Amino acid sequence: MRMRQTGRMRIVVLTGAGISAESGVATFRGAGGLWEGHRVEDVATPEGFERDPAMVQRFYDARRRAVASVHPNAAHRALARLEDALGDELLIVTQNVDDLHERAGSIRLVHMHGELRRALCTACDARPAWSRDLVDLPPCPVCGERMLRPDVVWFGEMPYELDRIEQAVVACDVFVSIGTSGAVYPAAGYAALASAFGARLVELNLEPSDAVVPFDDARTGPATTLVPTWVD
Ligand code: BV8
Repeated sequence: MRMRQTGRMRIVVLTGAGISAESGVATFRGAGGLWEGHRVEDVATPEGFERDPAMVQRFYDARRRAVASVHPNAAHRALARLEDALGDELLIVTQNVDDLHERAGSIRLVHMHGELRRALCTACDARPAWSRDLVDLPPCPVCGERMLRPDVVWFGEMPYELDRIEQAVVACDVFVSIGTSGAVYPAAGYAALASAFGARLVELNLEPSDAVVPFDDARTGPATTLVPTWVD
């Protein structure tokens, strides 16, 4: 592994649905393209929301309730320990919208695809913390308009904090991809970007993902086994 003069190592960890799978959170591409019984295009696109907002709100309300009933697993907790050791040399970039990383203790975390526990007001762009159901479209607590939707980045929408993520990816010494199929961009392009800037690539996944670049260290197995072993 390339170490900086100081001997400290900058690590970016990209997580996907696979890190939360053993907590009981469904992955996206496990069950033959259906996700909790829905086609992704019907529930994770602005067009799907436009077509049937109540169905999309119900879908995310159900996921919000489901996530509230599960707990972080050993993989989430191992990354929180890694942050205790590395501090600001570590950044976790998650595609997940659950709050299991936070509940395990991670702080240096970017939710590039948004968060189930926030709503987004399409009238004033406020992103209020939200734990209740949205299907009855309550008024925005900031502007009072009944224009709230889940604060989740849908296909065709701009992910959050791309500049911050790309700066960390090009500067890191080690890029670790955990539990992601590498199917969704721009997240799926980060391993190649890190490699182009000399980082060592590590993949921890139940099965090899269809990443476009070879990983220097690719380990297969459940995240709750692989991540603590790699961290500790
Ligand atoms: C954008 C909503 C413009 C949140 C999600 C053609 C080429 C390239 C790109 C595109 C293209 N056509 C369209 C695009 C862009 C598009 C895209 O990538 N489409 C794909 C399908 C081709 N991307 C976008 O639209 C993005 N926006 O591009 O904006 C832009 C951007 C940048 C600069 C300029 C312009 C927006 C993408 C966000 C979409 N929202 N979800 C929600 O409801 O949750 S995506 C959705 O997929 C989730 O966020 C999820 O995180 C993400 C990726 O899935 P994974 O997390 O990898 O989960 P998956 O089920 O696929 O895989 C699970 C993995 O875990 C597997 O590998 C499995 O082996 C592993 N696993 C399972 N169990 C375990 C395990 N591993 C370890 N242990 C276990 N126990």
